[in-house]
Amino acid sequence: MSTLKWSCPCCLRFKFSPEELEQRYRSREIDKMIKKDKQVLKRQVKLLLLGAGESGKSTFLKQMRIIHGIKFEDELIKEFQQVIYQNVVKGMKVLVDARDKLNIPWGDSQNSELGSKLLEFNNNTVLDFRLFVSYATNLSNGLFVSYATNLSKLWKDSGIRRAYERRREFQLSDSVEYFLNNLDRIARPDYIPTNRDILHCRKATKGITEFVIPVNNVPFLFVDVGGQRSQRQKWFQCFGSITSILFLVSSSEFDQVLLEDRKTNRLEESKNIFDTIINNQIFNSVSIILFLNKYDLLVKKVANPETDIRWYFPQFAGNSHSIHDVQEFILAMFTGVKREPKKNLYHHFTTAVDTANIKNVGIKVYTRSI
Ligand SMILES: Nc1nc2c(ncn2[C@@H]2O[C@H](COP(=O)(O)OP(=O)(O)OP(=O)(O)O)[C@@H](O)[C@H]2O)c(=O)[nH]1
Ligand SMILES: [Mg+2]
Repeated sequence: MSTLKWSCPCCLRFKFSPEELEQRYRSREIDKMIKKDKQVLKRQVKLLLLGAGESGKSTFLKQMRIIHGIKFEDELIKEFQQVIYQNVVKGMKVLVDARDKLNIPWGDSQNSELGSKLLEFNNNTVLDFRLFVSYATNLSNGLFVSYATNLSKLWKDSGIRRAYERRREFQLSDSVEYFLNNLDRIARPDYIPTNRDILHCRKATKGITEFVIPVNNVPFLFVDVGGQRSQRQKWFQCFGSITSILFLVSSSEFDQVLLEDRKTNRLEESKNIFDTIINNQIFNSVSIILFLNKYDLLVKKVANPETDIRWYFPQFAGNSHSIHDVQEFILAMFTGVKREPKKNLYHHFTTAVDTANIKNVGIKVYTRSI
């Protein structure tokens, strides 16, 4: 191809037929395209999101979309809407069931029938707006009640609130409270999920999701994986040509056990996964950034007099209601597993549902990854 560069176009016209010229022109264009693609591939930054289930990986990726103005497609918003209805109905079912198992009396005994009706809901049913707001169940007093009204009444019951306060004893998604507090808006006929609702919407990731976000003309490829135990064997498929690993930990889960086995402490599980990643030789040249996420929930939990980190981590020596002391302890727990002293490890306490917070952190991630 290089000869073409130096040939005068008029001479070429005598040397080659129009077809040959056309072919040469095309192949030169293809060469150019390949070169450009190679440059892009070379410049592409691959960020792998790792961490246990519910640590906030997918939420972080949603934030990246929001911050970079990549709108959620209408179809996707509709899907989120159904998941939100499911989140809130399933969440209340868990609370009703827990109230019963923990022997907490109903605040209003009339709510007992509403609770039983809700437990009849089949978790596999796809909940659309019609079903969530308009579908009415027949009560024994002859009245009809929709899911939305039922949930609203139950959420006001002191027995359900007491069960909610004891949520560390069972498995309840962190976003249930947010949606129950926003029930009036969610149950409106013209309801469309806002970005904030989408950030709180919970659906466990199965498999691997890739999403490219251009930042200052550099393509950042975010790879999101499922963090639950059954999903982790798929992580190895994503380990090639990584620039950075963003490792997310739910820092507020020091008093909770895993959904998968209902006995392992969630923070211990996270630490063990982090150990296998940070000390893995194949990541020697990969920068690792630790996100101690759910900082908003950690602050609330540390302030709560009904729980104490020392009950779960007796080695904790500070003031258990000082956010500063608890942060130091959790951070030391993770940095302490790193065996190679020279290996850089960056960390941030984050709140993945807070756009302003992640915007700030995102800039630091980009600069460390280019
Ligand atoms: N309050 C609060 N909620 C958060 C935060 N980060 C994530 N969440 C919520 O926690 C839940 C779990 O977050 P996901 O992003 O689905 O977690 P994940 O790591 O992708 O989980 P898997 O896909 O199962 O591995 C969602 O309901 C989020 O809205 C946070 O910083 N604060
Ligand atoms: Mg996920």
